[in-house]
Amino acid sequence: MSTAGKVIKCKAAVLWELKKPFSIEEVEVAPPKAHEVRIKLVATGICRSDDHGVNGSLVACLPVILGSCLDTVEINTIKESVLSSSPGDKVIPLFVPQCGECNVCKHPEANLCQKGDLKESQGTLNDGTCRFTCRGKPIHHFLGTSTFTQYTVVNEMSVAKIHEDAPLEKVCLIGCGFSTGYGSAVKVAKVTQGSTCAVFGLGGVGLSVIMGCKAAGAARIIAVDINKDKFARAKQVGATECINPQDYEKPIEKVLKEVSGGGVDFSFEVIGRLETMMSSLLCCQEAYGVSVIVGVPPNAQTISMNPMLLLTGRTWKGAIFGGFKSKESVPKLVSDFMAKKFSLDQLITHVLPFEKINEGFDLLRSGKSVRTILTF
Ligand code: CND
Ligand code: ZN
Repeated sequence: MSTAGKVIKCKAAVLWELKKPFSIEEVEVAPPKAHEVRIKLVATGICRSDDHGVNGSLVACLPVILGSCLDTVEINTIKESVLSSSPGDKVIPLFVPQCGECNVCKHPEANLCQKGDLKESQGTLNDGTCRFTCRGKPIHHFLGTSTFTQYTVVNEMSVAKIHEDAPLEKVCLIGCGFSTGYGSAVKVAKVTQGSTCAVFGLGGVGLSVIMGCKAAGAARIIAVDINKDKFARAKQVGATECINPQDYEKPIEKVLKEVSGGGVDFSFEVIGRLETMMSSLLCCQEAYGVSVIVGVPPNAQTISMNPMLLLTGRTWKGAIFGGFKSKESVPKLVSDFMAKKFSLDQLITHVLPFEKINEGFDLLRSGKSVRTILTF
């Protein structure tokens, strides 16, 4: 039976208050407006950025349905618009859209499309309204995606059609964690053959940075984490050595400078802490090192730094979504996955039914999981 033009009632994980558990509720999902699609979720991952959503540091529009990153879906209904996707297509929602028309989209290197909802989040779709209702109240969107729900509505520029045979419960990671990490190495830092890299933080994103460094031909990949349980997996994906800063008296940047003979070529902060951002900058070679910020700090915080650190020749940069232009890159990354150019298995530690979303967040916060996939 067609659902075109009709409201769909389904289950969603609603966050009514910051720092509280999600509540599984029946919500109403309005039909898509022009240039939007309504999609049926199959699998979605849980990312640290969603936890920033729970804490209110990434978005504070309540109530809200979170779910920014790691999602895969199937198109259910298309209304009133000519889209490149049709019912039955497999798609991945994009928390950074690609409108193709703004200055950023037209720039050959940049990817932070101006139509996105990341910088000053409104918690709505692009027309300023919401498609979700629960208990008579409008429910906000999150980064234009909102995937912790059986059905969601996204803008046409926030969704990419992918290979029809792609295994959704794996390639959902290409919607955020994998691409963010991998692209930070190959596209943002442009890691070179034979180089030495340091990666701070070995969650799903950090492990993906390691995979990118390895693919780019790095000779040494030094993995840094205070949780030694993360080391075995880091080695499996390509780390050549693992260091726990807590095993040393001296600051970690000094340790890294020593073991690398004066500083690493490329360093990555994939935790989201100001102290480790500074350590990551300091550990790279002063005349030619490149340091990339990938982690999102939990609040609007600032760093003060000595300009000499950059005057000597270091490069300090950062990127969202690994610098990939989302709509054109996600289908290619999925095809690369299908061609076995990389594996996602090491990133997935848990699979839970969607209703157990709170358990999934507990696993992330306790450091027990890398990525938990929620299935619908
Ligand atoms: P996750 O929490 O799984 O991993 C972080 C890792 O850092 C854990 O293994 C911790 O043990 C480790 N850690 C914590 N404190 C320290 C410390 N002081 N020193 C060394 N290691 C430490 O996070 P994730 O992999 O899901 O995400 C990592 C960051 O990336 C996080 O800030 C998230 O918000 C951000 C991110 C950015 C983007 C982007 O587009 N730039 C997209 N997704 C996520
Ligand atoms: Zn754009």
